[in-house]
Amino acid sequence: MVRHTATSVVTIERFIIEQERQHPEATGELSGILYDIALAAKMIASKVRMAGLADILGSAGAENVQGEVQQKLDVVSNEIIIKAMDHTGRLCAMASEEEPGIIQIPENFRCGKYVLLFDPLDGSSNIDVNVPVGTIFSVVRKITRGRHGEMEDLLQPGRRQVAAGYVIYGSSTMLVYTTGQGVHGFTLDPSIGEFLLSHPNIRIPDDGRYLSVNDSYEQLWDDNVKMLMRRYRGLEGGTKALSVRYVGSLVADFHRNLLGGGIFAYPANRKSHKGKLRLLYEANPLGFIVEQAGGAASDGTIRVLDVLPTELHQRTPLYIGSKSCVEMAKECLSGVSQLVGA
Ligand code: P6P
Repeated sequence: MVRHTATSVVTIERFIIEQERQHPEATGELSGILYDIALAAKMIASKVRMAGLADILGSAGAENVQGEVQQKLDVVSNEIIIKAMDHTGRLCAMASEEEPGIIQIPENFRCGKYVLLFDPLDGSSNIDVNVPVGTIFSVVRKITRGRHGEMEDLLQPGRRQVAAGYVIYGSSTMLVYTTGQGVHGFTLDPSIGEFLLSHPNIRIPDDGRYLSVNDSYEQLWDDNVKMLMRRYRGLEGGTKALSVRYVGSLVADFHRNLLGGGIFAYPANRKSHKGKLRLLYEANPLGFIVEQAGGAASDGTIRVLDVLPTELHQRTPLYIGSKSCVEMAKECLSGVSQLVGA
């Protein structure tokens, strides 16, 4: 494999081809999916960048399957991804946070052997206040027979992912992905419309630096979760205090911790026994990335990538980041999360 440095001028397309060449058996379909996601990301980035100007702020009024009022950019981003992917012949089905069920490939298009699951614009409630938002995606192989994707193809554990990534629309637009050969980051150069390799072989620091948690839920947490958060804050057991950084936008919080080291935690609580975050298109893709970067992701009991999905939009508690921080969570929670999650 060509070892690139951050000063190498490498487009994402060239990098994808170089990675594909390491797999003689590759048909190029997965590479094509990554190209198409990069295209959709550029289109969404241009909409996000214009959000404050193009008067597409404010909610579309419609409610999505989560019962949340949809921001117009949610709707636009969802449509962009579906239209960029549905005719390529690489997918047999899709699933989106914004859609209740399977997104089938139209009859007039060829079906392929992959499934794409995605959150088109996570954290979109932050758009109006110019806080970074993100797109998250996960790719698994079709496991059922027949042409079209079925629910069984979508409800696969995260360990079966063949690719995963996110786009963060922040001070710059970055696409970070893995196909199981490390984690690589690409920054969009808007002057040429290209994603250029800026963060080859991302590794998460073993030692945590940041704690990202919304502790306004403290009164709903179990005692062991409260104990864990005190340990993260250096108030128990002689642990080092982590700096608290919480944006309230998963991709922004995750990305900072991936590069700087730390833990993002969204615990279960007495109101929401599975927490808030979605397993299939939030926890699993970020879990694949963080493991490939040398970190870990747990639901407080088991590895997130080993959780067996039963519903498309199911939620999961999430502790994700530097390995030592996730291990501390599992130690503190081991005897309790079964009760909370029951
Ligand atoms: P809370 C945004 O709505 C989101 O889905 C994630 O991006 C973010 O991490 C989380 O919710 C924030 O949730 O309950 O802290 O506002």
